[in-house]
Amino acid sequence: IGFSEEQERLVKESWEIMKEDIPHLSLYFFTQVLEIAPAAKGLFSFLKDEEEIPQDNPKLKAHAIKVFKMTCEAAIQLREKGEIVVSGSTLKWLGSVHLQKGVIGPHFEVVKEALIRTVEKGVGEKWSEEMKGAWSEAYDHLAAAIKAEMKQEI
Ligand code: HEM
Ligand code: ISQ
Repeated sequence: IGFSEEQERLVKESWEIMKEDIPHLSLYFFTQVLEIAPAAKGLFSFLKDEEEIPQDNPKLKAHAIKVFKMTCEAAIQLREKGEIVVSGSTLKWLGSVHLQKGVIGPHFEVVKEALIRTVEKGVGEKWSEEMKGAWSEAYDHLAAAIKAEMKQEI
């Protein structure tokens, strides 16, 4: 069973809603990551020397947007092709960035949970179990592709 059109629609629909509130939701995303795993703070160059999460940091915003956009792209590809086909060079780059920053397997579960919580917050009353399932599946495929790249580099 692959990724359905309905699942792709749910991911796209929620991202369209969330886009309207990027400053707020990107902060929320990081807050959730650090709430689940406080030690992850040291991994991010723009957080490690901060007492609190900076409220208006362009890098922080841009990073959060990238994660959401890439998960969205992953959903589209899963539906169209049944697999993740981020270009080889992008995956290699993502693999080496994360390896170099000291990201390890269990971190991916942390970011997944934070991402799901952020979508839930972002879409409000449109939230559903189906929407959760669609984002989870898209994220899992993307995370697996990045982790596979990280393993190859060791
Ligand atoms: C950097 C995406 C999972 C921590 C990045 C960048 C992207 C990205 C695109 C590069 C940003 C840039 O330099 O322009 C993703 C995606 C993920 C994922 C799509 C999952 C599907 C994780 C996980 C962690 C993590 C699980 C661990 C907490 C980091 C860190 C950086 C980074 C520390 C470097 C930030 C800095 O500039 O200091 N990620 N990431 N990422 N990611 Fe991820
Ligand atoms: C992982 N990689 C890059 C940026 C991120 C932002 C928030 C949470 C996780 C992330």
